Amino acid sequence: PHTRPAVLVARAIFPETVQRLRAHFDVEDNPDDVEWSREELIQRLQGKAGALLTGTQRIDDELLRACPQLRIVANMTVGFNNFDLAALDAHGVVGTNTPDVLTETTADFGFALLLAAARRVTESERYLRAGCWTRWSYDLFAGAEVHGTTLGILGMGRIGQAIARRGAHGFGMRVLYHNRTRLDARIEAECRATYVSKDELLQASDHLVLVLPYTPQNHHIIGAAELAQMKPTAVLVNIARGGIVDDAALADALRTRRIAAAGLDVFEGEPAVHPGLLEVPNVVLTPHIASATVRTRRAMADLAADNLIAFLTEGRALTPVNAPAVLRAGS
Ligand code: 8YV
Repeated sequence: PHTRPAVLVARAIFPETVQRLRAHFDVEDNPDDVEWSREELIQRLQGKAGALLTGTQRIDDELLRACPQLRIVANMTVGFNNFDLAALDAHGVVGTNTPDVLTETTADFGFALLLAAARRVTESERYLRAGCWTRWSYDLFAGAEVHGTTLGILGMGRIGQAIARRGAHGFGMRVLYHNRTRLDARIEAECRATYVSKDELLQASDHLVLVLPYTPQNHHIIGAAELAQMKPTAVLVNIARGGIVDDAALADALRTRRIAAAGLDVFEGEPAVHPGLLEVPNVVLTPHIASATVRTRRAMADLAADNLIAFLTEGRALTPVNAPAVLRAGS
């Protein structure tokens, strides 16, 4: 008898997305958004699901050995540091992400954090709400200039380029970037961005935005030594991943005013936040929402679902992040 492929949706998602998947597959979802432990996830996958929709669960050799039916893992994220790519390749399992659909939205939020941190938006709102505002003063919440200053971008992929365009075209900023590889001249010209060394980027930026993938090489790429190279007036923005920044060192740099301010959407060990960051006033903290507009989150969910549908019905994922030489056989 013909059986429909089984799909496990490990996190709560739009009901419409689950409906779409149910039209093709036997779907087990997680409507209450219970945080499944790794053991529980493995148990739910075992002997059943050929496909998983997730975004955070670590997919590695141990899990793939324990779940030999699993053929595709669709992340509802553009970052895929939860994948051990070598393990996926070795087991013939396809991983997919959600590129492009969140680029502009995430770049918008990078600027929201940059502006909020530089212009002390949340700090001044806390002051107002606390009833402290009694009179105008010439230096009340005087912050750092944004337009016409130097914008540094570390990690010049899709989102980095979208931030560069905003800085150059919208805010008249001089844009510097550092990346593993230099972009071709056409893209540099379009973004009006100049390639510099990492040291030069740290030293010259008035505002430094981090948008690079989290890899072992990028762990704590911004630590005490890097913060020490930055201007004391500089603003740091992290919309990439926790772990790229040494949060303890950053809390220290903010407390001692080694740098002026920071805007952070991601944290080491999130949803926990380093207590030192919660104590300092000159940081804007948001709960990993850079891609969170209704339209973009729908587009991300749709693309993750479309990847599963395309792969399980036609054998080809839409936005794979790997290309195993031999794919795992379907059951
Ligand atoms: C997600 C993200 O919202 O796409 C990514 O890489 O970080 C965000 O867009 C987040 O990862 C959800 O887990």
